[in-house]
Amino acid sequence: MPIDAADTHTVEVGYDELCGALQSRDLQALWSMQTRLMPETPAPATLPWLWKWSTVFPLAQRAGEIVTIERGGDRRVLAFANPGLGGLPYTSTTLWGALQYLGPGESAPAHRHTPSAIRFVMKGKGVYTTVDGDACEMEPGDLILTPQWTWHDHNNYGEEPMVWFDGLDLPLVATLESIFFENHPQDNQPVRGHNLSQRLVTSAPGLVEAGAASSATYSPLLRYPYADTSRALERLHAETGETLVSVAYVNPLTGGPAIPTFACQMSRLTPSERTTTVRKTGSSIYVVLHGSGCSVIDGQRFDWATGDVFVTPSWSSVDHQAKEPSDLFVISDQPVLEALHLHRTETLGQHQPVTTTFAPV
Ligand code: 1HN
Repeated sequence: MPIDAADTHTVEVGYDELCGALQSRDLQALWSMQTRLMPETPAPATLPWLWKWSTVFPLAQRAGEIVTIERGGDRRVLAFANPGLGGLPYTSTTLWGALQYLGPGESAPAHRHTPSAIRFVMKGKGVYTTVDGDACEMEPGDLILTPQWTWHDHNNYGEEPMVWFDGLDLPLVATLESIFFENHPQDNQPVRGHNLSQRLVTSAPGLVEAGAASSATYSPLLRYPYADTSRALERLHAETGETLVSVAYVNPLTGGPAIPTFACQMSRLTPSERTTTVRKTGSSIYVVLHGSGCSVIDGQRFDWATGDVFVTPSWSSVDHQAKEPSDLFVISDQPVLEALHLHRTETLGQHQPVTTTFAPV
């Protein structure tokens, strides 16, 4: 029904009263807004930041001694909380990054949720993550997927603690107000077998079990062993001779990203000059599997070594330089930006001069 004259009445107030009237009626005038809604280029709240392994790991170890994991707490996780985000436990506005610590004999109980997660193993052995009945063994450098709404629990049957990086699209799914969560009726879900998903792709390239392609709503491959990743990087480096070579973890049935809402990649840096400076929309979290070097982010130098984690905000200019051969695991929100036609990159003709060096806490 159209609005007719009877529904409206004239308000005759001065400017100050008008402003007061707007505020008390939950209205905001665009002309008086303090925040810049449309900056000419992205103005992220996410700060470039770095967490040192030498700081984080001892704290995780101590948590392992004094904090138990039972129903309720569920996981011993230290979130990399970006100080630009006003106390939120997020690494960037779209990505969750954290360190998870699981001691020998411990088990993190089974549950599922709509945010998708990846586990990237940093240290330890003798752990498997069961994903919908498939017990995925975990070794350093391996990537394990726990796609949205899959049941997952983590079990350490070994004699040493394990530490891995948790990456989730949690901040994005929270923004979309679409989080659902459910506990499994059992602490540990029944196991159908070990590393089952790898049978799909390792038996014969280009051949999958008939019907597998149509039934999958997420990547049917759940475990990406480091040995394969390393071999692929080795070959790429040998073929191209490039300082920086990268592989993307994909869903083998579609060629799309292994997790639809964030990209997973591994980059290998060879000691040489600084790489070309690039900026792109969207944020990335880097996990240094091994090696050392530095990255310059918007003119600030970040020195990194094995086990460190750092984040690059949207549209920041980034280049890298390795001191020794280095493997960096990276997650980014790029698939979301691509899907929304918001993905932009720019290659800068020269390196940003280094104006400051980041002093880690
Ligand atoms: C979660 O389920 C795990 O399953 C880790 O290991 C980190 C952070 C927020 C919400 C759920 C896990 C998480 C999480």
